Amino acid sequence: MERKTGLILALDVTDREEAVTISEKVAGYVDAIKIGYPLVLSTGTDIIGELSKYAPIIADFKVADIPNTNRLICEQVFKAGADAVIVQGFTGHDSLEAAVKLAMEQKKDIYVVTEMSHPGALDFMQQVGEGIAKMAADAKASGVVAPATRPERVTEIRKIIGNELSIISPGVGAQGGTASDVIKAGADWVIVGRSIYQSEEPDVAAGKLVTEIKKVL
Ligand code: OMP
Repeated sequence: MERKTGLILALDVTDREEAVTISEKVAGYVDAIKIGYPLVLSTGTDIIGELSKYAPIIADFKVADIPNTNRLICEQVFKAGADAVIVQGFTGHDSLEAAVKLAMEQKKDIYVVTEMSHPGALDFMQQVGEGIAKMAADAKASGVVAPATRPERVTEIRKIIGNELSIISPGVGAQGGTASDVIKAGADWVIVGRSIYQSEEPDVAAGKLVTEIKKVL
């Protein structure tokens, strides 16, 4: 993924028309649109191809299965037109490697969740986040998903993965994180959902975030 704005829209709406309208409006401000279960379950997988007219699509299915099933899922998602898939890392190296191998063959990207952005991630995930980051680097994934709600953890994860992998970071706005703080901490992109798609003027909200990101890039 090429970084022009540093912003990824998380489009968690469930109405097809709304999804298309917002994508049209914000296309000039985002480097990718992330869609997942809410939109795909309500509209069908062909929404992936439809929205890919506006920006590269990151399919957030947080894939977490055995290697063969991970491969089968990613195959379908890439076939539907996605440029990248988000997978969970806690399933271990072989599950991740199956997804990365397929993505490499198809010149697509895999992003691996290290530790999540919500408070409950402290129950179990944080303890294994650094190990997952190391595994993502060893597997040559394209990048990791790390929490904008904890910029200090993004800095730690950056130290582990080096500069070969990208960090895409959700948790800005509705979850309390700040775009400039997490970019300064080492993220390459921020992922923003509600603060954009629930705004009266999604394009204005996205534009403001891009201005904030560009100041610290
Ligand atoms: P907002 O909180 O509305 O900005 O949306 C954040 C988006 O990022 C949602 O689509 C979440 O599912 C996703 N996300 C997180 O919020 N936290 C994580 O740790 C990981 C993800 C993700 O994998 O994208």
